[in-house]
Amino acid sequence: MSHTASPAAHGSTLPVTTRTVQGACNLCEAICGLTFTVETQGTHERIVSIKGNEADPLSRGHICPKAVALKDLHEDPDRLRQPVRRVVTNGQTTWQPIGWDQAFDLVVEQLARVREQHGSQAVAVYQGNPSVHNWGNITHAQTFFGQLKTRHRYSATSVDQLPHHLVSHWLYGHQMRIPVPDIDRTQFMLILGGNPMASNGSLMTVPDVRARFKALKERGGQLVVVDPRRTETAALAQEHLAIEPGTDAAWLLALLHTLFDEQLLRPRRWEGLLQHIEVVQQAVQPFSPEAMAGVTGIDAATTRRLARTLATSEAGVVYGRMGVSTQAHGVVCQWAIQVLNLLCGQVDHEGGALLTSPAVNLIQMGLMGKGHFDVWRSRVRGAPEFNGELPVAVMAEEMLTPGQGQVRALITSCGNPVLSTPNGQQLDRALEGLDFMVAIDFFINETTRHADVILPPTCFVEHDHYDLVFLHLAVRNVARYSEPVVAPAEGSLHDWQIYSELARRYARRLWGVESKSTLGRLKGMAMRAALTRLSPKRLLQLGLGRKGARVTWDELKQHPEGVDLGPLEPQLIDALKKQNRRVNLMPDRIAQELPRLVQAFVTEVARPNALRLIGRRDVRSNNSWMHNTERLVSGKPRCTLYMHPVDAQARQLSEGQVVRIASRVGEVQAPVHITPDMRPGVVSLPHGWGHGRQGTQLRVAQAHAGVSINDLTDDQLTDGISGNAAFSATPVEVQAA
Ligand SMILES: Nc1nc2c(c(=O)[nH]1)N[C@H]1C(S)=C(S)[C@@H](COP(=O)(O)OP(=O)(O)OC[C@H]3O[C@@H](n4cnc5c(=O)[nH]c(N)nc54)[C@H](O)[C@@H]3O)O[C@H]1N2
Ligand SMILES: Nc1nc2c(c(=O)[nH]1)N[C@H]1C(S)=C(S)[C@@H](COP(=O)(O)OP(=O)(O)OC[C@H]3O[C@@H](n4cnc5c(=O)[nH]c(N)nc54)[C@H](O)[C@@H]3O)O[C@H]1N2
Ligand code: SF4
Ligand SMILES: [Mo]
Repeated sequence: MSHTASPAAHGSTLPVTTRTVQGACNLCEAICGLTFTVETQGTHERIVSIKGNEADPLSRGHICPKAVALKDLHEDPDRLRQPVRRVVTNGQTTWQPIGWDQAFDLVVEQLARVREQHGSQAVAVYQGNPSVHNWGNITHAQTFFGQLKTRHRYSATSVDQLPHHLVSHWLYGHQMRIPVPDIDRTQFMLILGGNPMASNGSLMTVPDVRARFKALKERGGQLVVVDPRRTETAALAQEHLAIEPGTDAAWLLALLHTLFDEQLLRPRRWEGLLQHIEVVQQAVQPFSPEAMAGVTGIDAATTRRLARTLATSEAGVVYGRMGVSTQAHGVVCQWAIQVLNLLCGQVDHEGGALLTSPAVNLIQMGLMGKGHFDVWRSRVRGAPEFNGELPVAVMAEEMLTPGQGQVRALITSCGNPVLSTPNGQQLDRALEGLDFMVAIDFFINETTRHADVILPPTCFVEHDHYDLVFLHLAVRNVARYSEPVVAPAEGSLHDWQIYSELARRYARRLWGVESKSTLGRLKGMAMRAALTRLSPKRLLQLGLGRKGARVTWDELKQHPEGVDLGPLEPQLIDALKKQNRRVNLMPDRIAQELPRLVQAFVTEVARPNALRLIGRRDVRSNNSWMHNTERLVSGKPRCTLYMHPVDAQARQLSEGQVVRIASRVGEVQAPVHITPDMRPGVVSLPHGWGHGRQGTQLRVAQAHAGVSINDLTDDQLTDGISGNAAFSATPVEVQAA
């Protein structure tokens, strides 16, 4: 931090001081380092500039347009700074500001009442994406949510990366052992269903990905992108394969087939550690590149050539993200990707895919369990839990279907499932029928407008941060602690303080205990409640005090730009050996599922008649919630339907014309953008829009409403194993509006 003083600037006679603060952006997984300039006059603080921090060892000065919007978020007049309660008089809804004390009492009383009347299964929890971007949620939310004793736990995981966790849990024994592409040293990178040029990387924290791709090219490496759209990333690649959406599993199995067929296996250090190789060989037999070419649209010669490249590359890696996780065979896709990398010796290998060595290890600290699967199932559809969570695609039906265990109350935190989960309109209706809903969020959005009470936490620049999750997934080992940039507004609470208080008051209301209780079965609970009284920072200090910690608290404090801990290193094989564990390449559920893929892709191939809808992101978006800032929504409307010229011509559509898009569950209207970048037969709409619903308090977003893709996606289309949403390849009809 540095300080300078200058004369008064705001009409006040108090002197203005200017200081710089090194912080970070928590909006997306790239977690870029930032330098903030803050002006202070009296007690008034104002962020005057936000720049990339050149000294940051990971992001090296990179930022995107969203970083500057952190200032807008801080200053947004629509952002709640005090709890509010929904009051309906004569059919008119108003939001009444209330004090924290009253708000907590109200929430705890209503949640306890629902539980007493209908049982603990009547209360559901949904945690959205920023709960992994704001560390107070990771350290503090679980105690309160655990006290609820409900199986109705939902999160954005099941519209996202659930298949990755499940596969890591099966193959490597822990859901967070997710190998990260070693992008800075690889020579061959095959990307399926990811567009890091827009998303800035996912399950691969990779700020400044453009420079890293450029470096790959300069050292003679090769980038290949498999995506139904010629994306910003595909445009940088040496090769783009416009696959038929939803068929990646078939193509990945064809790559595996080729490894066996052409005897390309080269497990290197995995020799002797991989079980059931021959079972895999048998299972992939029907999926020859020749047989799959008509399914995937990728010719056999190309498939075979790329299998050879992966197998013979000294350092190569297959990486698959959203587009291949959120599809009908998402788990098979992520399983096949790991098996390909393993059989080619690219896992735990420099330039392949490696685990990180984070200074604060979520696994070692017990903040994330290793995972369990299908221990129970959802009431209505029988969808399996993973790690205590049910797939969110079933949440609405659990609210709408009467009977024992029906959901009657909901707690949302950091989320907007009305816009972000499949068949959002159905969920919208379901939320209307709840007995009680509380949201921990600072906006009245399409979801939280249904809440009875909203508890707004501080925003990013007002609290400190250590990235517990994304430093676990970064392409380089780095540790970084950021102080708050500005002081929190008076009387405000951080997320962790809200959880801590909810846990304390809920326990007292239900069991009449204070956190100090040491009574019998309440002991563990009381212990956890006591821990929730410690701040995340205090817990971090405790974590860093553990034996073998890679940085000290003092080092972190002295280096707000981040401490570089070096490139990723092999460690997974050693860890597995230590546990006496070999990798079972053919988990039971995969073995049971593969015959269904034979049916879908080999014996009864259905040629789709309808157009297939896929999603997209762009660099100025951030899921559903950064549309209330002018600088991110200005310019040409971005919520448009991309369509290939051939499909536009067949429907006599012209550029910019408004079209009606209809699926099994709903219909929306959007302008069409005709582009050869789309695969013929496939159309694309971005997610996170649809701000036209009544009753939100997002004035800028409402003026740039767009429509929600999730009013078209189908809650009944899910991954066959995990229940993860299958967004990709939703059948739609498109015609002039
Ligand atoms: N700017 C911006 N950045 C973000 C976000 C954001 O909203 N905006 N969100 C953040 C979050 S929460 C996440 S999870 C990450 C996601 O990060 P990415 O996975 O990189 O995200 P997308 O840009 O959605 O890329 C998915 C790609 O899959 C393609 N695709 C769709 N269906 C299929 C298919 O069937 N097969 C194949 N092979 N490809 C398919 C799409 O065309 C798209 O290009 O991004 C994060 N970063
Ligand atoms: N069709 C389709 N649907 C998708 C996707 C897709 O690609 N296609 N992507 C999916 C993916 S990958 C994801 S991750 C989900 C995201 O979906 P969600 O997680 O449900 O929603 P977000 O849009 O991230 O909403 C974030 C909310 O958190 C609030 N918030 C922000 N910061 C904080 C904080 O620090 N504390 C609290 N308490 N609240 C905060 C914001 O105000 C906002 O209301 O969407 C999914 N939905
Ligand atoms: S890429 Fe943009 S949104 Fe993501 S962390 Fe960096 S500055 Fe923030
Ligand atoms: Mo996500």
